[in-house]
Amino acid sequence: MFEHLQALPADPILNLMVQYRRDNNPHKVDLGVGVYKDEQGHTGIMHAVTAAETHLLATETTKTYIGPAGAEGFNYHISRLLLGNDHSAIKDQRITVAQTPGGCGALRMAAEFTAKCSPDATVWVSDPTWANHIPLLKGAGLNITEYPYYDGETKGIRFDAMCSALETAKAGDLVLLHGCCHNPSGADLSKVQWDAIAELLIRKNLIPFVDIAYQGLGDGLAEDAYGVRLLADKAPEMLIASSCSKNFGLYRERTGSVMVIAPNQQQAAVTASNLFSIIRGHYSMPPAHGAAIVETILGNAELTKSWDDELTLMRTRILQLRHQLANEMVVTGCAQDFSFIPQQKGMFSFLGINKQQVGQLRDEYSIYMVDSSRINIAGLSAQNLSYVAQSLSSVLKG
Ligand code: PLP
Ligand code: TYF
Repeated sequence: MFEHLQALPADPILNLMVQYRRDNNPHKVDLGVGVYKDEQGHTGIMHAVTAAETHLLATETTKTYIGPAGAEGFNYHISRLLLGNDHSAIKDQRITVAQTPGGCGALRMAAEFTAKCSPDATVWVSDPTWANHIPLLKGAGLNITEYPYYDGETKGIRFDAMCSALETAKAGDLVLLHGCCHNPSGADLSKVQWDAIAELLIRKNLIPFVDIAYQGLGDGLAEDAYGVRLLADKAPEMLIASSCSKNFGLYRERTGSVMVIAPNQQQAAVTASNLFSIIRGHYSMPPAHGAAIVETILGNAELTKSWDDELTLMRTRILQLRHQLANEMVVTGCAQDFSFIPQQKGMFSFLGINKQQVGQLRDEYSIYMVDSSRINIAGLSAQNLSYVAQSLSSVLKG
């Protein structure tokens, strides 16, 4: 049966890691895949994570199965980290939480759950959105359509066009929103815009589906959760996919969670049984280790503080790099305006250059980024910043 298969292209983002590794230029710079890096370009393990792992190794007594929902303690803490301790959806027991293999696992389980409830629903995604959203949603058989989002001219959000498009959605459609730190654009909704979107979604009977993979890397843990908390309070039904890959640095441990909010406690019980049945049919139950680390950290005040402090340093470093890049571009005498970079949030921004210029930066300067000109800000450092700015400026001057 294999003879009918055709070779498929590799994931363009993950493939950049392979290309970068093969490059022998000592000045090479990796602004590709979205992983946090320190000043030395290293993606290290957070101190609280190492402490939690040490503790787990000393105290863990079993590796027995945990069940489709994963660890109860993790689910307890992660839902409160996201929604806050006193959120109405938690108090009213309207929420089902399941630990998943990363944010991708959460997105796929949310998509499979949607396909079971409402196979004809359309999921509206931002133009552009994270490339992986498409296969994760389509793989569950869902229809996808785009709403306008990023404006390459103003470097902001096409908010009026976004609202006009969503006004045409049919009742019961889902709207996928990035909770914070929009991937790939870094352009986030303001609080006023979240308020307006919440009003529109409720009025039109559209179901919010929030993907939040960067909580704490934009403005702060609570600030970044403004939209998701608002919607979870107002919407009768909602889906959330959250990831611990970036804010706990647990990438390969595959740690995330899917949350389903139902209109009332009775419906939540039915929802839970269906969600767990879908999970059983896919991977039976999630891997334990990453979630045990998060549970250990969030269940201990000292470790939580250490984690929060380190996350704050990461967020601050990213913001400083945003300012430094914009300033450095002025220093190079580049005519193009990069003052939008410090206005955007999280790990990504588009430089706004074309594919050929991206290719030139890669081939002539060994600076790697996604073809769309999305850069991972955390890949910049004091060592490479002026090299990147000078190279970009040269390419722009033609
Ligand atoms: N959603 C977005 C927007 C992302 O950028 C990512 C990737 O990092 C994820 C979800 C999920 O990532 P993971 O499956 O590694 O937790
Ligand atoms: O957008 C990024 O770079 C991150 C990492 O298949 C990522 O979200 C990229 C591709 C992928 C999984 C994770």
